[in-house]
Amino acid sequence: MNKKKKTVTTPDHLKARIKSLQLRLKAANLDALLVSNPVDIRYLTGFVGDDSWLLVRSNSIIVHILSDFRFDEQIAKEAPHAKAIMRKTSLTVALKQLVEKYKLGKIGLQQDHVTLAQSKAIGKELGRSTIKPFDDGMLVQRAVKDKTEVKPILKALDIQQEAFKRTCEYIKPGMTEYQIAAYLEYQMRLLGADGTSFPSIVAADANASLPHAIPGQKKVRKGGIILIDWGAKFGGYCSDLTRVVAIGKMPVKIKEIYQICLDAQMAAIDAIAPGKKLSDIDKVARDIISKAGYGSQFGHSLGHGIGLDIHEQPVLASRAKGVLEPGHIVTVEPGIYLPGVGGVRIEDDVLVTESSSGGGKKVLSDLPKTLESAII
Ligand SMILES: [Mn+2]
Repeated sequence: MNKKKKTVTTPDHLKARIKSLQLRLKAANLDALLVSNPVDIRYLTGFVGDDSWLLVRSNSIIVHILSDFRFDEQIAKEAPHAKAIMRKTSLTVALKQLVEKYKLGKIGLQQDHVTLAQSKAIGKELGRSTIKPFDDGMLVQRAVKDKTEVKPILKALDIQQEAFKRTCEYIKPGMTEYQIAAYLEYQMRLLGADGTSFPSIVAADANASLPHAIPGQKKVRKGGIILIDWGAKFGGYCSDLTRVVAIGKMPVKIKEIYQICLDAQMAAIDAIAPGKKLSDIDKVARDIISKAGYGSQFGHSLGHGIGLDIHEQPVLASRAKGVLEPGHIVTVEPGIYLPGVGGVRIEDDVLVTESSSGGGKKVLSDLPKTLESAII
């Protein structure tokens, strides 16, 4: 191929991300980090492919992507600032050549994203003393979203909300959970989603008491409920919402727990602000549900971060340490599950902002959730 290489400077938002990682590398006396988690590679470079490694040196903004022919054109397009190495050897040999070229002494490995076999192979090629399993801090770094990350999440929410509205118009008694899930996901693709954030949950009646129900052949019925937990992916970013709807009329028991869940969810959202303890936000919702007598039917944590992964930091849970920071985007999703009867979970996505603006939060989703709006 007759390619002219021109130098492209690293975009500012990627520069900031790489520099933040470099501070941790320097503090740990590492000359470089071998990034093997594809999601982190995307976050640090913009390159979306897989089967590739990224080498970030502690003293240079120039990063290397170790890849192969399949991704040559893609890297040039998505990460033109990166040095792409189209290896003809194994990844480990290609890595060794880079390490020798730059005389790198100590290389960190992403301890949660390297298999034992890979670690052995790298150790054999580079020498055991060269590599070190490293807690890279990428999860904590990625928890705080920059401006370029809020946009695609808002777009993902737009798509999933519109798809939900269309699905509510489509639902008729006698349809299966499968049918409804298929329609919902099809609409998200039509509206421009990369795909779903996770396999959609569509659970009719008693199935709704399973927090992670898998859609099946069960049919929805007039006077019955449907719990839908779904999300769209856009530009790599995930959104995540849950609503419960009833066809025509909501059973009395479900009405009761619906209102309790809604009260708990709105109180927890209200409590969100920078500096607030993660565990305290969980407690606000849990106290309301416990007081109503359903504490033991709310067995999961209140919420989680969303981003390039569907489950990210921070986690809103009783055991969670730490506080909310501006730039966190979390789900708030209390639930009450009654085996054999059904369940309710109401979930929205909330951005933590500087406390001077709008009380320290912005609810990014705006699908109606009153009891009245839940009747379709
Ligand atoms: Mn969720």
